[in-house]
Amino acid sequence: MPVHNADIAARFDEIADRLEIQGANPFRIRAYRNAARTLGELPQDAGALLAKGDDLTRLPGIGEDLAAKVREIVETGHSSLLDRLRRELPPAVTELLQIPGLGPKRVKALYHDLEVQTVEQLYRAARDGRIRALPGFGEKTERNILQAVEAHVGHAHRFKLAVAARYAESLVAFLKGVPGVDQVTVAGSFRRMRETVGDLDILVTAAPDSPVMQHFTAYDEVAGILSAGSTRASVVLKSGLQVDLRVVAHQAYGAALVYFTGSKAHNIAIRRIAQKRGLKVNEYGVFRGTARVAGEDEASVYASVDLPCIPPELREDRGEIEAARDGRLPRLVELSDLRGDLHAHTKATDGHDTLREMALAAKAAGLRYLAITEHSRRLAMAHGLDPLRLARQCDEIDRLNAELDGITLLKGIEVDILEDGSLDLPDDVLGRLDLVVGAIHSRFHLSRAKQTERILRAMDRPHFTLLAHPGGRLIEQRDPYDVDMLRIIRHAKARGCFLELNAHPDRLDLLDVHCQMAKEEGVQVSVNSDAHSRFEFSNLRYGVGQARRGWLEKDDVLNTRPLTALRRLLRRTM
Ligand code: DGT
Ligand code: CA
Ligand code: CA
Repeated sequence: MPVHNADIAARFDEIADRLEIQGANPFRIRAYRNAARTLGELPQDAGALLAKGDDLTRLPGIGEDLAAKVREIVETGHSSLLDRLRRELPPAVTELLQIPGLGPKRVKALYHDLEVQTVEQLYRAARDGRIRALPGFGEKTERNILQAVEAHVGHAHRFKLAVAARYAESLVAFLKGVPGVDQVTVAGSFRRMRETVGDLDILVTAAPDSPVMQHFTAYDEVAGILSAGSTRASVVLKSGLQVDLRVVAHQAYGAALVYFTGSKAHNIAIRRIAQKRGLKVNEYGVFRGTARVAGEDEASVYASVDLPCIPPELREDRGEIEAARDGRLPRLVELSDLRGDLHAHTKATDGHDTLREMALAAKAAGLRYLAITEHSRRLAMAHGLDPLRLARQCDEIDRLNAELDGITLLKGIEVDILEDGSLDLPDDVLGRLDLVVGAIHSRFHLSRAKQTERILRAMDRPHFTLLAHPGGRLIEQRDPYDVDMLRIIRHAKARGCFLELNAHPDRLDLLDVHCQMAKEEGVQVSVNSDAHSRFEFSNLRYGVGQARRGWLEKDDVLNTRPLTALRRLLRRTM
């Protein structure tokens, strides 16, 4: 492998960085920086010059010592000096120097006193308030570091909706307890039920003398205060989640709610309509000239531009404004519309609770039926069922159903779709079940053509009823597999199959845009918990949130059907 000048220059720069952190002689440091620049600007590779027998000391800023170091790197690919320096301080430390405001002296102190070696550790130290205690740092520096790190990382980490909800709920409860506080609403992407949120945007109305700001910034979970004024503040919680709080006037509450719920694209579209009518819409209200014409509640804001109130989940500027204008807004499905759940596991495979516990928990969650869909044998890691164990579970379900009241267990399986589109259990075994949920758990990286074909062939199997987590993504962990979703949806239509919207907070899969596609093609979607424990039926609300973002109405959702109607739909005629 030839060594390029840029590689040599990068090594010299790193040597300079490390010497600096160590507090070496400034002339020595500068020598390496200058040499790095000289090499970086050299039109010919140093290796080629050396091969020709050229003398590198003729180059500006390169003496005997540096020329020897260049030769070493060209010949061995290494610098023994750099190797030694790297042993003295961990490799990632130099990245810290790229954070604005952090020079070598501070990096050195952070490393020695707080064992900060990476940008992430720096972020945590700042967030936890450990940096302010270091000599020469202080609270203001710590805050600047936090902001600089956030800017450096660029896309600050996003939180899964369900995780953000935990922080949001306790914070809302806390704020509601503050004297003088009236309304508290979490707006932003959280209210739109996006699958992940960047930060929380909380709106509050309160009496003028309410100490809501002081209480907010003193909240137990606050790790750092980014800004704090009389009507707005931003903090970072210990979890790293940023929270923006606004105190707004009662008369502006609706306008603020529209504004801070967003999305930005939706807001811009609304403002454009208002402008055409000579109105101005902002977070303080709707104005004609200086006269306020609306803003107390959201409906008044939309009414001022002749629109019905648009549900937050639709506010993405994806056609909702046109639909509102034409009276075509969907009546979105609600959590209370769900009658059952078609995907759950028990202790028999990788779940945590018994059949009975799962049945009772589903009933307590307001459901009337629950399909037990264990993994099939191929998924050995999850103790997948073979035909014999499946038959035993079916007997047990029969016994329980005879005994239980108000909830019916359905017999199902989450059968593996093998690479060629065949299923992990024979047709005669599957034919005895109430439903067959098919899922991909292997070979995620097949080509688009092959992956799509695999799913289509699985749907061709006579007893296949429901495609589990159709995209296969894990939020912020694994990309969806490459498939032609429109073909899959159309094939499901042709075969009388259905698609799942898996409500697990790590999945939320079917995507919202594909829900919309399924609806347009006339394929019903089942919002399922994929519960592995009796506590996970509460995740259904995130699934319903996503279904709403996908414009689904009650009739578009398979498991809003009463059991008898559901059974008819599950019996395939094709
Ligand atoms: P996030 O936090 O990244 O998950 O997404 P959002 O939608 O919560 O965005 P965020 O927190 O930056 O701002 C909250 C809302 O405030 C956003 O949905 C719309 C509104 N907003 C923010 N910046 C602007 C802007 O420049 N123009 C308009 N019209 N609205 C904005
Ligand atoms: Ca936000
Ligand atoms: Ca925000």
